[in-house]
Amino acid sequence: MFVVATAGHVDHGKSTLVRALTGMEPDRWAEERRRGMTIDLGFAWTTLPSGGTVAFVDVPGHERFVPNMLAGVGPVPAALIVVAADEGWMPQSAEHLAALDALGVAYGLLAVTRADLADPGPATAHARAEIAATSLGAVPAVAVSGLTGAGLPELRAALDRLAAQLPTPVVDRPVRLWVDRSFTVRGSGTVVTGTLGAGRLRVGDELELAGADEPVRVRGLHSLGEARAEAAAVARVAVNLRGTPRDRLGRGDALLTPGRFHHTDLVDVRLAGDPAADLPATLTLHVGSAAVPVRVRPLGPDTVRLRLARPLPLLVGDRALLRDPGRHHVSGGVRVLDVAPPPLGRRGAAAARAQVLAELDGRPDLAGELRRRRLVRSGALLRMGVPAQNGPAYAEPVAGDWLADPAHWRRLGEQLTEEVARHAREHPLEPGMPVDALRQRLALPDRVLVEALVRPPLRIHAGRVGAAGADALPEPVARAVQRVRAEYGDRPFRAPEADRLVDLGLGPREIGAAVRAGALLRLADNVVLLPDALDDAVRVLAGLPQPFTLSAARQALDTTRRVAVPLLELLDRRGATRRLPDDARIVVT
Ligand SMILES: Nc1nc2c(ncn2[C@@H]2O[C@H](COP(=O)(O)OP(=O)(O)O)[C@@H](O)[C@H]2O)c(=O)[nH]1
Ligand SMILES: [Mg+2]
Repeated sequence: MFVVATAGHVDHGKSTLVRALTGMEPDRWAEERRRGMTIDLGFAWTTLPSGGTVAFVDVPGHERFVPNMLAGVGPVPAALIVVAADEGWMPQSAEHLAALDALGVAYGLLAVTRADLADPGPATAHARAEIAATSLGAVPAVAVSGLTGAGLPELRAALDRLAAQLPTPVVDRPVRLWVDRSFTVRGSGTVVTGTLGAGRLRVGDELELAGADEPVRVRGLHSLGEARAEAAAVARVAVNLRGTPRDRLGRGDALLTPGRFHHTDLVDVRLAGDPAADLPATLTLHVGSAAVPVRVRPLGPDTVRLRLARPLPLLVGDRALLRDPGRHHVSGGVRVLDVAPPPLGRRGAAAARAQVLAELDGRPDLAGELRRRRLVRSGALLRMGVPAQNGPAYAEPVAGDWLADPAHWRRLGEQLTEEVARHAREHPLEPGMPVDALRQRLALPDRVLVEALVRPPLRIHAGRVGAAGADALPEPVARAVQRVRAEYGDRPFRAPEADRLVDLGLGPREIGAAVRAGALLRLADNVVLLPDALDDAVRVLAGLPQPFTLSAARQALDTTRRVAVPLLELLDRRGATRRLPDDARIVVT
């Protein structure tokens, strides 16, 4: 299937032509038929000589309904421009063409209608010249009469040729279905329709709806009036949603593949059309089927920042259109450069931003995004429209799903080393710098990034980053621990007496440092052993007849009650021994 939107001035015969081609009535409303004028979008379809199907989105031509027209053409990549032979080029011919040009529509056909009323030659020549100057370029033209049917076979053949030129739709892409209608079907609930430009929809799919907390589920799918289990782009689709009230969504909303779009109310864009300096401060942004008021802040000669009145699921590279509804003036197309731009707080930030934007063209640029953002989650980039695997460009996460600019990551590594060294100088008794303090110093958003930056000889131990092993201890403490080892190595369960600790220079702070570094084991105040004592004790105790008493343990370990009592309690807490009701113990195996 391919989808074509009509375009052209009111009363030039668009709806008549669609009716003549399809046998279907595009003017759906009684009011439209009574007034003989299209107000809202109409939908009709037919089979072409090749056997392919063309679906039409018929748009209103009246100047009052240009927003409806834009909602129809926004998601559609091809246009059937209609000009009446007897009236020629008119204001909305021009406004519609400007809109197609702004949106970058590249495929189209010209139908010069009412050819039974006047020579189509002059209108054809004028229209072709106007169209040739736009994104559509030179288009084929067919003279037709909706009344007599003259020219319709030629027009059908031309539509077939147009269909053959269209790019192959991308079906393995996330879905962003811009809703152009929503209504209720008795017994089924809410139904929305739209033009599926890319991706694939299936019954049972879960989709995201902006502003809704819960995903919505596809209960049924129709395309061209028939129920389907699946619809692939390009297609006109009607989606029946389970459990979604009708008032929850309407034209301008989008149904999305979950987790693949970034909803944003702030975008930096490049203008094609009026210069930034000439734009009014408020305009309407049209994208997909949405129309949202925006405040415009010029940045560079052709770049502006737009503040949207409500967030939209926009991607880098999206095309949209700015229009001044008061003046009936299409200011021009915009290309989205950044959907998550930095705030412009500081003086000079706007000028600096303009320079950055001057380098961007709306094509996803992985390396550039990393350079500018320095650190970003790959999921967040993907939702902006920049995949971590972008053609040959590929970024390996530095930790979790965090991506980093390589130069920035190197600098962070150096900074971490410096911070740890400074901390060691300022806090000689601490066995390293707490991970969270480092995270704050380096202004990192996630602990895993600190952890990933730690390289030998630094290591993480007990939530701190420091030099590995006893190097983490200040010189005097390390020496004191050495002496404890030399003196007590062969009597591992004898703890130095309090005055001996003082002689060794091991006060409470020094002991604390040694314990945190894993160089000493503290059983109680002023009762310390070498750290391997625990395992050794379990081995000795396991050799005793079970259960054993405190006194038996004390003798087997060749120690005093001062050590044996807290040692056994520690072993109890660790689950290595268990204390029985009669105060005897067993080794837990
Ligand atoms: N004689 C003649 N009248 C036409 C032709 N096409 C449309 N009309 C008439 O022009 C008027 C407007 O047509 P319509 O299709 O509603 O125009 P739209 O506003 O562009 O959709 C209607 O009265 C049609 O009957 C045509 O090819 N020949
Ligand atoms: Mg019409």
